[in-house]
Amino acid sequence: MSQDAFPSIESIPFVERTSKAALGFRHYRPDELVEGKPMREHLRFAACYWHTMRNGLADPFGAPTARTPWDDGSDSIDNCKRRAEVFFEFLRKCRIDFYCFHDRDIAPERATLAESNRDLDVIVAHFEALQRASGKRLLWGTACLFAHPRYVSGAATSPRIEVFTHAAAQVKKAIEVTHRLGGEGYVFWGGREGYTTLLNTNMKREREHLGRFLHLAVDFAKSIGFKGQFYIEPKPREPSVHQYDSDTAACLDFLREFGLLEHLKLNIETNHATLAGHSVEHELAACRAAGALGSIDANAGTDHCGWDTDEFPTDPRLTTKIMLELLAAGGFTTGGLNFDAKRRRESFEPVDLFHAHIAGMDAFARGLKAAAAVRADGRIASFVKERYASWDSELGRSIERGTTTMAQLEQLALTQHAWPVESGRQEMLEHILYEQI
Ligand code: XLS
Ligand code: NI
Ligand code: NI
Repeated sequence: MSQDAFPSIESIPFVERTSKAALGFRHYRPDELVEGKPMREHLRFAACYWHTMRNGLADPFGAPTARTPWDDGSDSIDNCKRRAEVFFEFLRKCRIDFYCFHDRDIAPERATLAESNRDLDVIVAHFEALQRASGKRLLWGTACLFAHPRYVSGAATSPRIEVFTHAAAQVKKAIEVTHRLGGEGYVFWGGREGYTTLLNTNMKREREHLGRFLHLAVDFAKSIGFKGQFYIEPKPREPSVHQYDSDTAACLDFLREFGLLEHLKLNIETNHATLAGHSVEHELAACRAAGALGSIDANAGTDHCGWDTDEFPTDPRLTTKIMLELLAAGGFTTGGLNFDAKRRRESFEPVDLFHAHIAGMDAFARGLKAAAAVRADGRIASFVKERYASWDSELGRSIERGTTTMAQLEQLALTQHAWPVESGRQEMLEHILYEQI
């Protein structure tokens, strides 16, 4: 197996915060305890195969720029194996414990489904060996149901039954290989499960088909004993004009409507939240309230640019807000922080893969420490508790339990002549928060 895709880079060292070393973790210490748990267990970092190994950094106006001397650009089995080896070298040197992939990232689509499945099995056997040799683990697997032209009008929501059938077969196989690799989860991201114009779309039928499709997957997983967690990943658009899984609220509503809430949690991606007009902490809080926070696709967008730019999350203010929500939810069980992020087109050297992931990992380690400090400080939490204290009264509990009528409230209101509303103190709270980062 090749060991030398990054010959000048050793395992990334842990350096002092003040160190000027180009490559080094200034904050991430896998074994350091935060709130009694090692950082590596809080953060559960994953690298994604599609951006790390398969994204040439092309944009709509220009050719790929990424330098990948280990990759001959072919679809040969040898090339697929070599890429996988380079990826595991990267995971080891960058101290990343988990990874994620789409079926078609790791093995090519051939002329027939049977041939594609056959080659996928060959590559998966190679991944199995690489996992065994390295101790790296699969956070989640997924199927690419958006790149091939057959999926032009959707996969599970295609108007053509033949396309739905093919998508079902592809997902069956992807769940099987995820199971074989010990994957802890499986993601559904509905890239083309939506529409470009309502003029040609039967929305009711398409949503019902998507619900049915997810049930088929849940039933199949049960039949083969796959115990991993299913996730749905909200995104409002790109590549479609509207996706049915547009944001957390839409996903929760969809899962409830089709009786899927007990089977799927959510995989929240920062840049998808902002595309939907929300902050990522809003999406995480909405998941937490529903007990559906599963995993996180860690990236960032550019605030003033309405695209899914999938940048690396290097800003500790962003990561602190994410970690505050995650800690409040009790942390990950099967989920993790998957860097669904790509380098900028200008960052085309192999070493930039390291810079990007190290920056993201350090930002999250710093965010974790800051979030724990905010919680230990306690001022923000006690402010919020105090703000709702009137609801801890006998009346409050009775309203919350549903044992008070509107007529009773009217009787009370008639004797009330003051409404002691208090300042929300937003600026004071922001000061407390940003002080800890
Ligand atoms: C695309 C999505 C995709 C999913 C996996 O925007 O983020 O990469 O995470 O299919
Ligand atoms: Ni994603
Ligand atoms: Ni994305």
